[in-house]
Amino acid sequence: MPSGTLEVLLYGGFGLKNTDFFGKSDPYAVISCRRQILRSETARNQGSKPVWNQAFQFVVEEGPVTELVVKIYDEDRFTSDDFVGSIKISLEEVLTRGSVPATGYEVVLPSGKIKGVVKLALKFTPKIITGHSSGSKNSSNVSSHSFPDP
Ligand SMILES: [Ca+2]
Ligand SMILES: [Ca+2]
Repeated sequence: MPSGTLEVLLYGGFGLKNTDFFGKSDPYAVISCRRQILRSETARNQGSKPVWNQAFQFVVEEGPVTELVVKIYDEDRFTSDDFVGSIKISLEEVLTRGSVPATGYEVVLPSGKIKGVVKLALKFTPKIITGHSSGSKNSSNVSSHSFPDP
């Protein structure tokens, strides 16, 4: 995997598990790429159809091709947050094509069952290497300015 910037556009989800007993759950996403972890806003009271519309940027260093892990939780005030499900996306496609359009990814519960879909798009921008090693002789055009002493 080359170094660069991976952009994740998180749109929203539908059909997600409602893990609140009263009313609707409050889903948020925790997106991780290698050791970088980013969290979305909480879609308060949006239950199984949260809308986030948020963009995230991961700085990726050179190394083996990895995957993007998206975990969905329900924010709870008095108890620990409930786990709503997770998604794993291989970054192979975005690396070869540069971008992957908005796609619905199936959300997997701990039991292995699929419950709902989360829509996101991916974009990868490789890092531009500013090489000093190429010995082009453009530096001769640089004009030198002389400033008078105060
Ligand atoms: Ca809950
Ligand atoms: Ca909740």
